[in-house]
Amino acid sequence: MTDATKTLCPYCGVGCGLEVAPPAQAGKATNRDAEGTPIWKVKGDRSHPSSQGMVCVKGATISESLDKDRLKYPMMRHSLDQPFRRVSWDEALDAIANRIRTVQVTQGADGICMYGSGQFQTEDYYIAQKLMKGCLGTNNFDANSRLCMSSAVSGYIQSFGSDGPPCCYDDLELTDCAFLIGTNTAECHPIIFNRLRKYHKQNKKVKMIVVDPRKTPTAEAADLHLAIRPGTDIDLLNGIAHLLMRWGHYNSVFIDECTSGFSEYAEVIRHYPPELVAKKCGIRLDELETAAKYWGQSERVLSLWSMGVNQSSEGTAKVRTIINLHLMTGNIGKPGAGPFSLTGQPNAMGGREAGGLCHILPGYRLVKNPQHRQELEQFWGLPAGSIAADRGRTAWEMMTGLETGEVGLLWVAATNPAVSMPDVERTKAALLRSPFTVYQDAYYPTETAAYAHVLLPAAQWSEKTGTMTNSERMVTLCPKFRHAPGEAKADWEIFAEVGRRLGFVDQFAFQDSAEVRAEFIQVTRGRVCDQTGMSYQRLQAEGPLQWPCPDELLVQGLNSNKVKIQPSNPKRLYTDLRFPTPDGRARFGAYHSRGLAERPDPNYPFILTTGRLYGHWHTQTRTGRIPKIVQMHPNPFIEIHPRDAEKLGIQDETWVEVRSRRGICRFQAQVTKAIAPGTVFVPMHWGALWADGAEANALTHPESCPDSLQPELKACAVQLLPVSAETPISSQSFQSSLRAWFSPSLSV
Ligand SMILES: Nc1nc2c(c(=O)[nH]1)N[C@H]1C(S)=C(S)[C@@H](COP(=O)(O)OP(=O)(O)OC[C@H]3O[C@@H](n4cnc5c(=O)[nH]c(N)nc54)[C@H](O)[C@@H]3O)O[C@H]1N2
Ligand SMILES: Nc1nc2c(c(=O)[nH]1)N[C@H]1C(S)=C(S)[C@@H](COP(=O)(O)OP(=O)(O)OC[C@H]3O[C@@H](n4cnc5c(=O)[nH]c(N)nc54)[C@H](O)[C@@H]3O)O[C@H]1N2
Ligand code: SF4
Ligand SMILES: [Mo]
Repeated sequence: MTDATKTLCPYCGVGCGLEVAPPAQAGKATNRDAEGTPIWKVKGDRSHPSSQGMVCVKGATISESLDKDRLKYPMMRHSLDQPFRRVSWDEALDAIANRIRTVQVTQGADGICMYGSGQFQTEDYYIAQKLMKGCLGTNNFDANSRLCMSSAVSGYIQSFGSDGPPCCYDDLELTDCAFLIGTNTAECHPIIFNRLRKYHKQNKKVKMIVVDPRKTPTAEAADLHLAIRPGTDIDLLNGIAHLLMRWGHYNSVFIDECTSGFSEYAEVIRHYPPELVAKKCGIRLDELETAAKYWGQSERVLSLWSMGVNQSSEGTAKVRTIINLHLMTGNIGKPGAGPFSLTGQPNAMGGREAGGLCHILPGYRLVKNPQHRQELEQFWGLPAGSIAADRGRTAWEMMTGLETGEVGLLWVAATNPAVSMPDVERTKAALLRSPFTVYQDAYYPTETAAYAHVLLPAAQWSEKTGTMTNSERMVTLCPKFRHAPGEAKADWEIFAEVGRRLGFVDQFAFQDSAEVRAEFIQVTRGRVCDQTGMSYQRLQAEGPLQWPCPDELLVQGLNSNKVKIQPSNPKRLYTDLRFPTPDGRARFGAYHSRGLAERPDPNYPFILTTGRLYGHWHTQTRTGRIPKIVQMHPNPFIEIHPRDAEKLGIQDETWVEVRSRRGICRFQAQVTKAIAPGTVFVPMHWGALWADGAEANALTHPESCPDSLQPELKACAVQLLPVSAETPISSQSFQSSLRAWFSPSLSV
């Protein structure tokens, strides 16, 4: 393509390279969207090392959503029952700066909260950390990654001493056994799955195991599908370890020389004999034995996981229990092997590097570590003690802080909590109590806009230049190639402007995002995620690069002796089998299974699990506006096993009312053996703007993992009731009023 820009797909954490070309091509009819706007042409970038030219339907159609229903101007109102009025940037930013000063005086820094997103670019994330954690002195910055990746982060930190997925995508084509647990990779990380499936098909000896209560398209491709009961992963993993011990399939040299904590672990797995485990997981004994056999007989095992593991009240324990199997069998630091957490969002990885959760700081540092705080205070030119010593509020604690009145300002950017938070009716009630909510998004309307006092128009991907890191630590430069609509600005520019208005002129004197990146990479120097060798110029000249990527020339000492250091091979971490713990050893974590936070009982006899569909992206702000995708997945639904359906008199397309202790929804049934009996599944994609009463999160609860504080969005107890389509449901009046509220304001 001529004039094409090389960039990254802004949807999932696979991070496929795209080439995007302008719509009008001489002599050819221009492709237009339904509103008549010319559409940019998208194709896969063959030179991108992660995706090698492949794209899925989401990447291929991304440009169709870019011009639809955009938020173009800042808007404000004093209270939520008033209409918005258009204001200047000055007025909006002054209002925010004034409110911050007021809350600092009346409630202290803890009253200020920002809730961001893995859809920020790294530059946006970094500036937000500098503003909140450095200048304002509150660690109340959390991201939607709390609902997504935080169990993987805490699992890696506890087992290895640092965050950071140690594997790379080439491992998909080098493994003897792929162990996919709690991940529907075929629908959610399609291009990773394409690479794995092709290799698996071509190599008959290579095994694929999928652990998921649902028979997903991922499970259909597996040699072995373990349809375990939700929440029994630790039983299964400890049961596999038990068999490996019994059969002598463990690597005692690796255990002795490279790990600690094995004896406590061995004591725990003793209690997981196969008969007990198979029964608890709801699988056959021979299935469990086959899984252990594949693990034991393979030279190289690669585990892949995502939300079926992380979104759990024992998420960290699940992650560590997966890592245990790798430590026990020495499956790490070599090609084709390792514990590989698949990142959800396009830049959740960059967020972790930039310190974008309430307990971490830029450069893979920890809030709790005094030296880490000091290093950043000095680097940012701030007085000692500026960074608070305790972690800030998590996303959910921001909501409870609104309930108690402790939060005086909530700033939400690039996430749609009025759909995606657990217990969303409680979330919405909390948002209604917020004295001052700033909502910074690219689209309008979204469900969360209904709860904002200030709306700030954000430039999105394609309209700003920045970097993103994918699941395999590959950093891609995403250049601006279109104009932002109206007055929309990049997120980092908005944060920097507020910082300057609050008096931090030197801290935010950036001319462009290249300067932001130049500063950010300095804070990664010498850290596991070292990116000092990844300037914009280099990313532009050489294309995507993987970290660790230290700059090759290190200035040492005062006389500027330039010493060339050997650039490390960034493909895999821990190839020397040394880990960033104080003793250099990886740690076993000994965990008993605790099961689900909310178990089914006679009143709420089913386990509801929630997740994703191939075409849609989260709360549909983009994909709901793309006709091809809407046709692919027109309506929400609930999957029910035929045995349960029969008992309840439910058939395909019967309307089913689903109740949990927190809310009520209604879906049409899809009766299918793809779901385990006793479990039902609904997709998470339909918020109040896209369907009536089909919000998965009206049902879910916020109970969280004690270590990662990640909520258990994957399981809650529900009851099912077949109803006629006409029967009104109690939450419907709220939905209708929300729709009515939005329609007139669409014209602003
Ligand atoms: N098409 C599409 N792709 C996406 C996204 C999207 O919105 N749409 N979002 C991206 C993001 S942010 C994320 S986080 C990822 C998520 O990617 P995935 O984690 O693959 O997706 P989910 O559908 O949320 O959940 C995965 C599976 O977990 C299973 N599961 C539920 N409970 C349990 C359990 O107790 N144990 C086990 N072993 N499995 C369980 C579910 O049945 C489900 O099939 O996808 C990314 N990619
Ligand atoms: N029940 C249930 N709930 C879940 C999950 C689940 O599996 N089940 N999964 C959880 C997970 S893993 C995730 S990641 C979350 C996702 O949940 P959300 O983060 O709420 O989902 P999105 O729809 O991706 O919202 C992103 C918003 O950012 C806007 N946006 C896009 N680009 C930009 C930008 O550059 N700047 C700004 N300011 N805005 C931008 C989009 O318009 C959109 O409104 O949902 C969580 N909730
Ligand atoms: S697999 Fe993910 S990154 Fe690749 S094109 Fe699809 S949505 Fe985009
Ligand atoms: Mo996610």
